[in-house]
Amino acid sequence: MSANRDGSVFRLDRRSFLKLSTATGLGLTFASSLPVLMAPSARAAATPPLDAKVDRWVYSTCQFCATGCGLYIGTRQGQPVMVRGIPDYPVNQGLLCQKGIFQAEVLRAPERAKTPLIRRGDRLEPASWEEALELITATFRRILEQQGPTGLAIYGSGQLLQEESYVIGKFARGAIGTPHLDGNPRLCMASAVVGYIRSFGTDGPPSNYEDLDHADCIMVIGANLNEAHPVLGGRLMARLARGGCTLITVDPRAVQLARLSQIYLPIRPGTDVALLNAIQHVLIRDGLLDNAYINAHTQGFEELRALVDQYPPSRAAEICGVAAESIEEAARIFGRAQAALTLWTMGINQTNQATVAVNQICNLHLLTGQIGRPGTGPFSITGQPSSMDFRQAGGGPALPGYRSLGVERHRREVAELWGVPFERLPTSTTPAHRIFQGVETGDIRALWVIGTNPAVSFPDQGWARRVLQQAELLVVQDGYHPTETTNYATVVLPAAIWGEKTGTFTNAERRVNLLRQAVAPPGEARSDFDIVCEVGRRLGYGDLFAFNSTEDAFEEIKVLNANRPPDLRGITYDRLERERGIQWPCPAPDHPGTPRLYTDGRFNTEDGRARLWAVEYAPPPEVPDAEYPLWLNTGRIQEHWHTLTKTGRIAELAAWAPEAYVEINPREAAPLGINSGERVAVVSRRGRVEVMARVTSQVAPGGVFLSFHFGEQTSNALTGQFFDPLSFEPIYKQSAVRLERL
Ligand SMILES: Nc1nc2c(c(=O)[nH]1)N[C@H]1C(S)=C(S)[C@@H](COP(=O)(O)OP(=O)(O)OC[C@H]3O[C@@H](n4cnc5c(=O)[nH]c(N)nc54)[C@H](O)[C@@H]3O)O[C@H]1N2
Ligand SMILES: Nc1nc2c(c(=O)[nH]1)N[C@H]1C(S)=C(S)[C@@H](COP(=O)(O)OP(=O)(O)OC[C@H]3O[C@@H](n4cnc5c(=O)[nH]c(N)nc54)[C@H](O)[C@@H]3O)O[C@H]1N2
Ligand code: SF4
Ligand SMILES: [Mo]
Repeated sequence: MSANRDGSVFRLDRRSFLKLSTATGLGLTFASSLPVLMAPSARAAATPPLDAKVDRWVYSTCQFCATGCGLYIGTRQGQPVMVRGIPDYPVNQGLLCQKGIFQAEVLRAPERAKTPLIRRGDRLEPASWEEALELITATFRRILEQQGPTGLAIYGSGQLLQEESYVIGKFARGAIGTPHLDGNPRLCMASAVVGYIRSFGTDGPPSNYEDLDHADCIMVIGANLNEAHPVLGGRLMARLARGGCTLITVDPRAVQLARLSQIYLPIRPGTDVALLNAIQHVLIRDGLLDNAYINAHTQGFEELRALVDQYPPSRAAEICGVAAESIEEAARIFGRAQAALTLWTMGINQTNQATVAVNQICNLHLLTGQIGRPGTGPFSITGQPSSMDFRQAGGGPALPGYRSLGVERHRREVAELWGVPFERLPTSTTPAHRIFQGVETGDIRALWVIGTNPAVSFPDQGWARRVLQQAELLVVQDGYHPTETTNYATVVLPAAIWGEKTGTFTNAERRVNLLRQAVAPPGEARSDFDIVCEVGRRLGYGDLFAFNSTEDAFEEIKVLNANRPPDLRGITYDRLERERGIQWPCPAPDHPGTPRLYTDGRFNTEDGRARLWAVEYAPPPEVPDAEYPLWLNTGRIQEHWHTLTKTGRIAELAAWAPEAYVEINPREAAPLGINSGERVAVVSRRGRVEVMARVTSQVAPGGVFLSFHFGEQTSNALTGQFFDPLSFEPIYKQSAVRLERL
């Protein structure tokens, strides 16, 4: 059952499929192969009963991945005690994965930040909110007077409420007018965003989870769904168990889904564009096209045809290291499908040709007319619970409603709606690593970090940490202290987190849902919403932040987003709870929400046509050589969330996955005499980490896999400053390392 590196097609006959399904506890139920826990009473009652343990259940949404499971937070005497999945929530039907089920524990961890801190010498000392906010606003004012808005930068997050992303964008652009606003979705979804814009005219995933049930061909490319989106992975496995659906998996690492695939393509790292070109070659050569769709709804076919003509499967087989017949077969299955769906995540977005690979995925669906119908579409699965909100509400590179700073009409519309001078809005936006470079050179003097931990998650950790120490003012706003990043702060602001504030999250399928406050924040912690509005008011922009609640801000987002793709006008907080989330666009109170985009074949471009892009394959900037002979692949394990500030505090998860390990193929481990359980050093041109070895054929020969979760053993000590040239997303998935036995 191991991956076939010689490239032969890996097939499961029905019997071994059923055996595997049963062995993994799948059966015919909607459940993941890894422990997905369900509330004992979940299917019985809509709201779980009150008992001695719980005296109140509060409607909310999971704080972890963008699957966006609906849940209730159970409290007793105002304290969080447990969570339960919402049985009639369409996304998860009562199910939660193990991060989901234990998440109440993150709220009462002793390391919660409870009071503002100000640096005095090399110590961070408790301070009052008044002192902390006065220090911040006085420094901001001084920099604004001396240098103007370009001296200030904000680095935000896809884990804040939609309303918080909105006020951060309004503060940065509408109040102070700085171009330097970005957030961690740059490390994550930027390539999908830019890819969608290039192919379809605007951002926005067209499909939804129900499409998994309707598709008869599903391609998963660069996504480890069972570990990163377990409830969604479970839904996919349930679909496969029902039969009549072919799974194609493309991943250099034999992730669990690979083993359930009819076709598994263990391609060489970073060769997706060559593979996708060859698949298109076969589709065109064999006439597996929807010519009517191509003629009516796309442009660029002739250029594409000329280019992919140069990529017969034999050429891609050489580049990708898989058999030409497997590529042929994958293309034919895709081309003959009634309904084909493609899912992708970071295995595409974090590569050197990420954006153009997204365009190639979109091409596949345009060429075959596999979009806008049930079971179809190029479906980017978002990572963080509210990176969609960051995108649609203007918390990052885009203005609210998927407007662009580079388009004068868009700036005018937003300036008018905000009632601010048009000239104040910056005309461009600075990607995260350029913000860090600006701090390094001193051009950016104050950096405000909100809801992200770049001292672990940024590439080239040594460099990122040096930069953090160089800011004249580093404000870090986090739910916990210490974190690797708060340690460098000039001022730490204690933030309320999930469960302690009310607002909305939008999941990967455009479903907006409500999170109600269940408990009070600890100590003096305040919500990001309150803090940002307060700083805005203190700097003299009271008119822009005259909100009494996040719901007021949500009403304002509805005005900004009206008649734009993420139209939210029909949505209210009450409707969200009553109807169990609503998918945008939802333009009117009686509108049920929109399960799929582009159903009429009209795209958001000027002429309404989607664009087919022709792209040559190009190798990653750093490839293995004699000194660093192995590919480093990085990513996630199921038990942990990012930099461990939350899941590291959940006793059960910390016990299941207590420390970092590097996965090594037996062929690489043997000559070095490395056995599972021993400590090894992984070394790159940037740094070195010492971790436990886990010898496994899950990774292919020639490469290793190391998560980025564990702060001092993070793979980001090894990754470099390499970026996709269109999205400026880091190339986390390909760099070169060597192993040393200790
Ligand atoms: N447990 C857990 N779940 C999470 C998170 C977490 O921290 N922990 N984080 C959330 C977030 S923010 C995100 S963005 C998602 C990420 O979700 P995923 O993208 O699914 O997770 P990753 O582990 O980063 O990488 C996915 C896969 O990409 C593959 N890959 C590497 N290189 C290539 C390549 O060249 N080509 C192809 N085709 N594939 C390649 C890797 O082998 C890996 O299996 O997960 C979300 N869910
Ligand atoms: N090598 C490698 N590196 C990667 C990746 C990879 O695959 N490989 N993936 C990248 C991706 S896709 C992502 S998304 C990033 C994630 O990287 P980070 O954003 O750095 O990861 P988190 O640990 O989620 O950091 C969130 C921080 O916000 C805090 N926080 C949580 N909730 C709140 C809140 O409501 N308010 C405030 N103010 N703070 C809060 C948490 O305590 C935590 O410190 O990592 C990227 N880095
Ligand atoms: S699948 Fe994602 S959203 Fe659902 S419970 Fe698990 S972490 Fe939360
Ligand atoms: Mo992410």
